[in-house]
Amino acid sequence: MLAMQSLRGAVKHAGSGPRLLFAVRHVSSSSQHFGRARPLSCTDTDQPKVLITGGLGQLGVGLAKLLRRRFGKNNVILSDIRKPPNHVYHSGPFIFSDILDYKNLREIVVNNNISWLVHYSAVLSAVGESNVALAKEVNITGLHNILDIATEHGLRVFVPSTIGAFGPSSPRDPTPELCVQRPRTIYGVSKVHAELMGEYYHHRYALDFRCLRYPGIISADSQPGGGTTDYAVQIFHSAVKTGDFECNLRSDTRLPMMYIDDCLRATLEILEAPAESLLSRTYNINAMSFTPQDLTQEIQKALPDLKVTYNVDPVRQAIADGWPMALEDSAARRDWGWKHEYDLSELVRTMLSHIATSNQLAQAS
Ligand code: VAH
Repeated sequence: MLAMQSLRGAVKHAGSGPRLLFAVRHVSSSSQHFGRARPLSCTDTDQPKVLITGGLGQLGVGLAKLLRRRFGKNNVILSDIRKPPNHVYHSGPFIFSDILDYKNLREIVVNNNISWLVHYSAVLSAVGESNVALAKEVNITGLHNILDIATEHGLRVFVPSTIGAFGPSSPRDPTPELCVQRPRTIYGVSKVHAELMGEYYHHRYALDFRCLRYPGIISADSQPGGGTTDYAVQIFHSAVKTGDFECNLRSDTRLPMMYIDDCLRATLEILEAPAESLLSRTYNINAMSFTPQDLTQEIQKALPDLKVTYNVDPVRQAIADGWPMALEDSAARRDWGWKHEYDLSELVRTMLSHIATSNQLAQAS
């Protein structure tokens, strides 16, 4: 605690029908242990060659780091339509990819012998409501291109869905795997579409489609991209920097959340899960649920003078009020052994130490 306050003292003052006849090729599923470095015996060619789209969003860089540890640095290509920051550019292969340009996607898949595709490009909930046309283009047309290219080349494809794929008519606490899905955001509608289209291509063309419904993801080194759960990341930076935070959701808004390391590990685990273990192709994954008030109280255990005020954003509040409070995820735990590791207190401890360290490093540089 002393360190944290002295740090704040220091600081205060210093993303028709299918095109061609498909030759479906199945990617071999290895039953290696998760997270451990890849066996020395494995040469690069044994490993999947992974393309991540929307690589510069909240999750891409972290996932690339995890997959490179697993499959080798050059077997994981990060891509986006923007130039990466230098540290990302020098961390491994990075290329331009525009998911709205089918020919560009095809060239990347062919030229790099891609076998797995992680599709992280998406316009999130709050931004989507302010730009529906862009959300339709990126989240729906883009998704169609990804499913077609993956089917054309027999790729294993991971597409994240979200708690946002449920709506006010879905049971909220907890929200089961299979239930009514009538979301009220273009983001949610596009993600239900992604789930259904992915599963249709799986049943019709044997596409190796895999999907997880992510809760709100909390990360220290990467910023969220215009969603409804963003407050739960921003509060940590404000808590360390200024001690004052203005929350744009009501204090009692309960939402499912997860620390980024659990999210990325779940993504690797379902990507590596033997096909026969997947009784479904879309899974809920859950870790914790909390309200802004719960989170504030937990942070105040380390930073007692954190002051949180509320200035509710009606758009985000309406979205959150139609979302699950918790996800029921027994199927993921049963089928491929999913298990979260971070609860609320572990999350807060980890986030505060991460941010404190990166601030100290920033100060030292
Ligand atoms: C959003 N962070 O708020 C995203 C996410 C689970 C929520 O989909 O839109």
